[in-house]
Amino acid sequence: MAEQKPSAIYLKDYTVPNFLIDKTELTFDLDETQTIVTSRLHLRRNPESKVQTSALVLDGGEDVKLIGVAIDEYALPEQEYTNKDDKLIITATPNEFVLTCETMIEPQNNTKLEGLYRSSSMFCTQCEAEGFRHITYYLDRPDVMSIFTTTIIGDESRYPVMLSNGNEIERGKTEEGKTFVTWHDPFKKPAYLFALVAGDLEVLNDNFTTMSGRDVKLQIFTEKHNIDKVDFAMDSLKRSMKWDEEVYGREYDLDIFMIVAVDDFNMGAMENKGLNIFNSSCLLASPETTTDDAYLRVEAVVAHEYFHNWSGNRVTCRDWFQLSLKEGFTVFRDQSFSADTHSDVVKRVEDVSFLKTAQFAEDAGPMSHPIRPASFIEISNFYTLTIYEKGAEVVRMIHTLLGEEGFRKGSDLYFERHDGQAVTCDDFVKAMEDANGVDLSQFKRWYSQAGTPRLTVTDSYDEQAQTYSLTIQQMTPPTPNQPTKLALHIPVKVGLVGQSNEALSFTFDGQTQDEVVLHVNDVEQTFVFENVMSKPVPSLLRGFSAPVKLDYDYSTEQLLQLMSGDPDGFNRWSASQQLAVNELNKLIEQYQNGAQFSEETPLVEGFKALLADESLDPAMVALILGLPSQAYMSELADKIDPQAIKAAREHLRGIAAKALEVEFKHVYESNAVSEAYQANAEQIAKRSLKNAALSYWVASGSDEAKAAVVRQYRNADNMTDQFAALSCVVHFNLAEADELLNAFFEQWKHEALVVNKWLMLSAAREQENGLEQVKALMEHPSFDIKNPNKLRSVIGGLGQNVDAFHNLDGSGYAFLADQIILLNKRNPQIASRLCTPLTRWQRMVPALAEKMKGELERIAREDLSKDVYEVVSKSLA
Ligand code: 7MK
Ligand code: ZN
Repeated sequence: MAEQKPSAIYLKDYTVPNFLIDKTELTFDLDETQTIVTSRLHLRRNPESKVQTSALVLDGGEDVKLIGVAIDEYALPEQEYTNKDDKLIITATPNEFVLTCETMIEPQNNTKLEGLYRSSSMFCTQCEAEGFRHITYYLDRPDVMSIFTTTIIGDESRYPVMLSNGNEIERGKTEEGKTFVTWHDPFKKPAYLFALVAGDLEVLNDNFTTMSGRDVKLQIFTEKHNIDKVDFAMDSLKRSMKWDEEVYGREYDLDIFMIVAVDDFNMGAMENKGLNIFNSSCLLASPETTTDDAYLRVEAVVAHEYFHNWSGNRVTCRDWFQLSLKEGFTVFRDQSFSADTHSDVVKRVEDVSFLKTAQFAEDAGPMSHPIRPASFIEISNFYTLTIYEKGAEVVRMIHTLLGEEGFRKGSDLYFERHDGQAVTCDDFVKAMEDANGVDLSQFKRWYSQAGTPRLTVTDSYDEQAQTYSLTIQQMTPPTPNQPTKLALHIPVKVGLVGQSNEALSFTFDGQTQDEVVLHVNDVEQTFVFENVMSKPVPSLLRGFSAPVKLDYDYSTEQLLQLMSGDPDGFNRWSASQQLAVNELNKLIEQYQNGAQFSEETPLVEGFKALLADESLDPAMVALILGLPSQAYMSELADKIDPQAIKAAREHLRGIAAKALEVEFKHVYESNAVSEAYQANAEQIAKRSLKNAALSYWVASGSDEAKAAVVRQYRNADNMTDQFAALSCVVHFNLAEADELLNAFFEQWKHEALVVNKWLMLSAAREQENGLEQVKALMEHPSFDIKNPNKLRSVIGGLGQNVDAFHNLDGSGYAFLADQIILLNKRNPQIASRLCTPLTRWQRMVPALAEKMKGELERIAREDLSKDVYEVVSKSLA
């Protein structure tokens, strides 16, 4: 480890800032080698601060070179300030003053992609969470909100487009003949929402009239060759703006809204005020180059970033411990938008299966933390599935508890009460409570307790009395620093299904109903349903009403019944997953005991009924056909045995494929889309079912299927069908695999985002020499380690490649560790994220656990960035 171990900061230590910055005036003199940043900060003592000091401590970074600093135009001599350990300390200051600071940075050498950096030929920024301090010295914390005016000076021929937040207020020429543009943002904001972009960009213009009749100019900027791929993003933006007006009463507030696509970006996108910056993978879309999944992602990310304008920008976070205040709420909002736009059940299934796979795994590992963490070493490590996805589930539970209208009353009060403020999760819950006259104090434990609660459910039916009782116990397992847990308030939505698939009504709380939300708030409770006419099958946790693990000992017959007959579409999927999990677990055990695999499964009967029912939404059928993933089975396992899981999944798919070959062929053929490509719910649904059926059909070994998949590859007029076919050919290692992979690369080598898909599929390809093939990809001319998307493609592909990554000799883990060490200093955020698979070492079967742990220990001997240090040290603790 590094000599000086990085230390943690704590929520309990929060104090208000000693100074406020009313106005921030910035000038950027952009240049190929050095960029000069001049800031004029209008500072004053914070009347609310209890600390009586005239010393001003500003945040900076080792990459910021100080040229000079002045107070009210008086240039400070060196003895009046200190500049070390990333802080600029001005020893004595007046009560109110203007601090002028001149600094130099080198964006072209910024490999961390935080602050101001170069991506292809453009300048761009990423300031959340603490990137602004790499641009200039500042009070870089979200509770310091300021009015920004930004002047950008640059060579017009290289940077005809120069953008920042707010409105353009002035433009002209400097004495040296450069161009300057001045932007002014009338809304005060924290520095993490600052943005600057400069480059030779093309633009798509559009406009939107808000609900009060104001006209807003909409602009999307990309490099020239990509401008033909932003129509869908623009359409998504306009639909998001409309939706936020209709569902939340939120109107856009500036006269202009801009989005810029950049190729090198650590995350998905960023909600900078009036100037969103996107990873091009989350913005660009065209039928020929973009799959349906990626279209949906573009739509969701455009909505997410737009929604932040209220949930994040107008009302922001007091400190980074409150990150879920804006992220959990905004994810809930974008999920609701997508659900309203397409199918709500399909969207819910996708979100829940992601949560149960990835967030549950995080919550069961060494990085487990509550949605409001009590401490962190590096905030960048806390842009997690827990903060985002579990955070959204917590907001969703509030929605379930208050109902649609009550929730809207609460959000209205929250936005009105806190507009222009930096607030906490407590403020959010308080607004919900005050608007509805409810007490959510027990519910608030969800904000401070980590780990996934487990509900154990037992039942009994009294035929004589016609009563049915459910006994529910709750238990949240220990997590780091939280050995014991208190009982949570958990909304459990329940319905009862009768013997012939009818919804059974019941009396509960004196009312006759057929669905109820039970308030589980104690370690053990019994709920009695009256007037239940026959012995029911319980349909529990409908719509996944709480982020918990649920144990109820369903029989196979009951699962088959719910799978075909539950009125709750979500629980039909849930039952199918449970059935498949049970089947896979039997096979995993057989594999591990060296026994023969069973050749029969009740899943066939379930699938057969499903495939025959043409009244169902094809997208739902496709989801139900999808076997529990390798990752989900790993999350459920006691000790993860990747080879056993893989073998079990392949075998189960093979049984179903052979038994239902005719049905899969028929479903494949009858779900072809004949109209021109559109990314709408109906077409996406058909393609997803068609391609799911195709992969089963090919798995049956049929020669006709093999011919069909190659034909689909060659004839496809859209990336969804082309890539589905290619994946199938590669996965089943058909004779054409090499030829088609090469052809695919040749066809698309000029489309960076398609090349990324090729890199991922090639890295995931299971072959004798899997790891060698991954190493070769990293030497391939199309690969670039500086580009996070490419790195994620190759390393992500390797992660799916069970044989190569989980090789018993540990070579896959060693290779990953090599990449982490390589990137540790170059791009700490990406390096830290690459550590995730290794953090699971204690969950692996012993032989693999040892190898993973060894690699973590090897990484730990390096001089580590804070980011990697935190993850590695917590994993080894
Ligand atoms: C999503 C922060 C940004 C991880 C997932 C996003 C980030 C990291 C997009 C960057 C976001 N505020 O809007 O949440
Ligand atoms: Zn966000």
